[in-house]
Amino acid sequence: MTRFDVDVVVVGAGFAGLYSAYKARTEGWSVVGIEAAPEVGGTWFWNRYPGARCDVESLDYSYSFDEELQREWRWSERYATQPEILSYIKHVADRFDLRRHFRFETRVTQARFDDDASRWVVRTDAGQEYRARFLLLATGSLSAPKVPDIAGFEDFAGEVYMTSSWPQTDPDVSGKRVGVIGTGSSGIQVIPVLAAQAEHLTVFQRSPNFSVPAFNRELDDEEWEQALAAYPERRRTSWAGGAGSPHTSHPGDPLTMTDEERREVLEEFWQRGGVLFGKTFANQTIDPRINEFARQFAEERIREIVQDPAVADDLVPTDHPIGTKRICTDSGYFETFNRDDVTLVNLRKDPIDTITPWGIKTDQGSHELDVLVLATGFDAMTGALTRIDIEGPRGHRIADAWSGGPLTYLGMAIPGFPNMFSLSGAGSPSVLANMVLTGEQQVNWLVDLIHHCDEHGHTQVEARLDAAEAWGSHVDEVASKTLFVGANSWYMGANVEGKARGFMPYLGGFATYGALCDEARDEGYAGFVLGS
Ligand code: NA7
Repeated sequence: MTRFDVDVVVVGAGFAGLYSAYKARTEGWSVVGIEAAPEVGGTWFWNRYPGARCDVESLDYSYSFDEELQREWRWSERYATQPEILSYIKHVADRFDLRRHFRFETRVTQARFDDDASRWVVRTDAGQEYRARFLLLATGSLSAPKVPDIAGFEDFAGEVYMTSSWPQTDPDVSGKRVGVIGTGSSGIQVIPVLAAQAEHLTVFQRSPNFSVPAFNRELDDEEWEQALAAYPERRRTSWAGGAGSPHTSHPGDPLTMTDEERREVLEEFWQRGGVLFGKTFANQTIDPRINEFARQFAEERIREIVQDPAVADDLVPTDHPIGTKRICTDSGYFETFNRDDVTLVNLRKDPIDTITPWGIKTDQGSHELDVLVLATGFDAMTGALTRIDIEGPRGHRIADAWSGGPLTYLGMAIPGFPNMFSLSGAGSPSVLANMVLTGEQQVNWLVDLIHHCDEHGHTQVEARLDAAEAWGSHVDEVASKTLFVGANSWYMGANVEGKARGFMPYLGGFATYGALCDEARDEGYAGFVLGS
């Protein structure tokens, strides 16, 4: 076993992990990153299925910490494709010489806290042991894929692909009968592309989702120049905003508008594209009456597009208020169901009985398949952490500590685990905000915390249980005032059998969260036990 002493171990080389390594090095700390993939990119390395795109605009979904980087990288489209985002992340890694800090194709097998030495002892499957003052888990919110537990799955004789770990060489599905299970954001993106390639596509839908066209477009030179000129203001607004992006809701009260006025506003926000429709009115995910205006509008769009009324019926979501599951952003999704070579199977009416060697048998039919694509989601927000063998000094393990639901202080620190912090995790706005800016904000805050410890001679910093409980109550309270808690979403842990139910992300807003973190710092980190 090769042993190394470092200041910081970072797990994960996605947006947050790379920034962690960059900041640690800038502060003069020794840092080692551990990454299971052979390359940087995190989510954007793995989710390389055809059609994969970010549903946040490229201008916002990029680092803000370096003005030159921001100006030199030229995004080609309003919503970047997965390959372009991955190229960007690789560019950042090269530009700041970050790859040398990372051990790729390496997994953390175990992390134990040595209380006497105040060090995390982190072991990897490459036979290394790192003793680190601080452990940063930049393991992602949507990185622990969920394989559905469907009888007969192992027997399927055809090709199986998961959107969350798509092969590096894109499989050729032309002339093949393809089945897709899952109609969340990933399914909705991959389905139109596979439909265009396959001989026949069968979509197995358990729950329909709301999806709004991206209205994607190339960013021409004129638009790019204008965007560059406006970038400082755009970033300022994003940092001060509720979701880390410059977009705000319509200022009017839809309850006092005429029908026509309301429709005009809804149409305007629809045309903005994708998840931005979810922001049309300020209280859209709080007041059911306002939600219903938006829901009705979205339903009409589905029925306008889909020619067969029975298929449209199956595609209209009825099980959740619009926006309480992430609104999907599509390019021709509903249009796909007008194709003769595409079949929709509504699993609510016709559930899967078993997967056989030749395809999928449902209660009412048999669907022969050469290729099966799983777009079945993730054990979101907690899965990446509970799957690592981490033990605190008093024998705490995350999987046990979180059996009743994740408990964090400010979404970053976990009682029982000193000197360890999770990025973009439960209790933080991450998945409801701009993940890139959330990563920057959290890492900057943690750098201040480490400096504070060093300046005051503290070798250990651990979240107080009462502070974490108070934060958890605040997270719950904010969520309970919204319609989000009424949806069986992955935000609620509802997509994983046996997982504790509770709203995991922080809904209080990105800027508010940042302000609360800063307040905790300015009050001398009273939510932590600082010791040696
Ligand atoms: P999602 O949004 O969790 O979608 C997963 C889909 O897979 C969803 O439609 C599920 O239906 C379906 N699913 C899961 N298990 C099964 C089984 N056993 N049978 C049938 N259907 C199943 O994951 P995505 O990857 O699309 O998106 C995740 C996030 O990434 C997204 O929100 C964006 O933020 C980016 P269900 O709804 O559970 O009935």
